[in-house]
Amino acid sequence: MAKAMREMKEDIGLIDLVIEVVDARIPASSRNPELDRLAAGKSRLLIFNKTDLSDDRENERWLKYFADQGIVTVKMNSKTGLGVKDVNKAVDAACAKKIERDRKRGIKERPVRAMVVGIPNVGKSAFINSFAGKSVAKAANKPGVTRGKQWVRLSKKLELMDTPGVMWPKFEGKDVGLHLAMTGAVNDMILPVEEMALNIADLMQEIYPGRLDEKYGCGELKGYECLEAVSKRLGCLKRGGDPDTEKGAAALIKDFRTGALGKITIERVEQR
Ligand SMILES: Nc1nc2c(ncn2[C@@H]2O[C@H](COP(=O)(O)OP(=O)(O)O)[C@@H](O)[C@H]2O)c(=O)[nH]1
Ligand SMILES: [Mg+2]
Repeated sequence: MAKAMREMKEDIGLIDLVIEVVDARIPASSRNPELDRLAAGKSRLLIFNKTDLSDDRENERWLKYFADQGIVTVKMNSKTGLGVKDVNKAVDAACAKKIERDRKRGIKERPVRAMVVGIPNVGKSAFINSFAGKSVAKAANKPGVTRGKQWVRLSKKLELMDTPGVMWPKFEGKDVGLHLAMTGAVNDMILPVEEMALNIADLMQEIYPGRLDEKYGCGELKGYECLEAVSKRLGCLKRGGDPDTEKGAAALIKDFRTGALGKITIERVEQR
């Protein structure tokens, strides 16, 4: 990761426009504030990705929060490409500004060079695929799959570095690691499966009361009792009939991550 960071520092020197991808479910933990320093003086665009999984109401609140800071933010679902028109508009606007600035300073017109950056698993590769409209990057559900470096010419005005810049998340603050693990951004093994599920169950009961009950009939139970009820409801039982909470935990985690428990935003504007 130190190597990835060093490479990105080098690459960013060549770049006019930095397109930062974040996970809309965890807009705080999926950003690395280090980027502000690395990308100082560059045009910036924030892609609010995985909005198919995040809470619409919270999306709007975050977008306002970023807009208030002068950060242009666009909602995106990189799996389906929904949002790519808005991305194009925002990129065109950023390019026009840059070209105008160059023209005023008497610099000969050249394409704007853009690079996509973000922490592992936020959907950088999937985003590049949607945005560039062809498979220039390989999407995979594993951190760090992408290698190599090339420019993709997207228009007369825009060139995109085909490989994204990888930033490591900043593990500061009490819940950053937990939230990254909950969404699957970092390795599952950070926490044992059952412990992870307990964290998810308690969080859901707190921030989306009623959702777990709707899906699993577990009422307002929390902690291990909740996990037992979920496991029973899902038919995850051991020989002898006791709930198999490890199986139940895996199922709960999967439902949480895939949207089966509804759209979820873990991190809220008011906690900023
Ligand atoms: N639901 C959903 N999944 C996404 C979205 N964007 C990416 N993914 C998934 O997230 C995982 C990581 O994506 P990838 O592009 O490889 O992330 P990268 O490590 O940042 O390049 C893959 O399983 C993608 O299919 C999105 O907008 N919505
Ligand atoms: Mg990738």
